[in-house]
Amino acid sequence: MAELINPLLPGFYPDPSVCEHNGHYYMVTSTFEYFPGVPVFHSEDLVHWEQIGHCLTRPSQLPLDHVRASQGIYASTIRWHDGLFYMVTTLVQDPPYWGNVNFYVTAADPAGPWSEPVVIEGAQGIDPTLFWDDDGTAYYLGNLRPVTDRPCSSRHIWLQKLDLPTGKLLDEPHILRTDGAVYGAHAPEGPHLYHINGWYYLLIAEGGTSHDHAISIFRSRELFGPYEVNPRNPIMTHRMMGRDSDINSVGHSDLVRLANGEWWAVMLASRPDGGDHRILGRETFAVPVIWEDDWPVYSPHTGRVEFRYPAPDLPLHPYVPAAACDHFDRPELDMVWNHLRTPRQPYWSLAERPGWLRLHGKRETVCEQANPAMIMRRQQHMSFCARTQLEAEIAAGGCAGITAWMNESYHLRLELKAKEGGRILSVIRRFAGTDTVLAETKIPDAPVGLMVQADHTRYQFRYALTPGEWLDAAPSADGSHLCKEAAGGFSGAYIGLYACGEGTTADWDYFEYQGLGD
Ligand code: 6LW
Repeated sequence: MAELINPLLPGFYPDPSVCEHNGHYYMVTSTFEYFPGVPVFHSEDLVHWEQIGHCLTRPSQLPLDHVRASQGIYASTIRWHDGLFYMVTTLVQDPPYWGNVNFYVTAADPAGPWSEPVVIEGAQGIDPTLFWDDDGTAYYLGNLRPVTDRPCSSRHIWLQKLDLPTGKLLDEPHILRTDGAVYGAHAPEGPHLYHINGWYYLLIAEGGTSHDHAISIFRSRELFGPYEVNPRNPIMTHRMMGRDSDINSVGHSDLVRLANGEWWAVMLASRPDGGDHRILGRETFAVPVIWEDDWPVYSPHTGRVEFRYPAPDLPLHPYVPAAACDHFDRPELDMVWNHLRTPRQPYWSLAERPGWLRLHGKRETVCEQANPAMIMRRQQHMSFCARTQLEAEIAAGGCAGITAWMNESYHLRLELKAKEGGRILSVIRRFAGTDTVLAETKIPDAPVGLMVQADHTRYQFRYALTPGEWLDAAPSADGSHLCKEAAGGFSGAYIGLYACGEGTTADWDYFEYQGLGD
């Protein structure tokens, strides 16, 4: 029997939002300081998901230049209405730049291109959703923190009429909830609104996006409420299962009705990795939903998020999985690759040396809040092996390497520098902004293979001067800091290839990533 396997999207894919259109399903997730922003996934069976693009692909849509780690693009919502897909989200940033900006983009084809942002002036807070009432009136729904001395509780979930073409909020804001299921709930947020069988349902997350995370629901016959509390709230949480529960931090959900009438919900959750480390970040999971007494029941019978469910009763539509090895022989970077913040000038080329990725080093390094010359892909397995082949011209003071990455202050690097006509290969652990060199090896100025192999929190870096003859560059390094528990924030681990220093040229022949188990 076909199964749906969780996580649906392994690795750093938090805050999922899903919509159905003509028997096709589209899903988006948050991307914070990474560019392009907001990946769009497509499925016809809810089991197999393929990335078809990103919503925010142009610097004009996504100015991440000044964002700190884990600022940038927060939770998004995707909806289809009247011939267009809408993706609404928040750019979070310190003043004096933009501060929080809520905006939406539209596309006739969810693969893109998506429009320039329509900014919703005056919409404070985060976690926006769009909702259309039966008469076609559009509403904006978000959450807002009105009480500054209680940083995360008493958030308002608010609703306001929206003039879609201009992004102007009309009439008055209506506060739908200031609490979650519990009185004084921590961080009621991530709202979504649905009109189903004569009820307006307000679905929210509460408890904060960590171990106390939960999903609650409220309903009303009237759009503006009052919203009655589901006596079974929270309808999903793993908060009572302990920190080392195999799936934890379950929250931030969106509901979808399938073409066959089944209901499912997507949500974020994490898998602990070698203790209280969620190195893969917040991932996307799905559970079946039934309705009892006009309330949704998530994952009936067990009441918890399971790793496997019988698949929805839809024809299966698998797609060809992405190749493990990128030979850099296509004209554009594959969708799997991200940049750190907005790349204003191309520092990468797939044309200058055909079949290779060339990175031109910049002044900016990977240790500062900047846009260095680095391309990165998500770590999607607790154990994996990534390898590549590097040929580099390294300028004085420059370097090139591979990193296992959480952010500019927390990562591991296998880094090549020039020294006295030869090369030094270093393994460096960066914790709280301070580098510790774990090992240094003198090697000749020659092409070198670089490898990182992770076994949960242990990261083994290797190099090869003769193809296939891999040597340890250091004893395995502690990667337990590549997670929000150590580094804070909301993101998950990446693997990056980088070059630093003007005049440095790093040519990469291929990059292979293989999951080894979970
Ligand atoms: C997001 C909020 C949340 O905007 O975390 O888990 C925030 N939920 O709803 C960042 O992802």
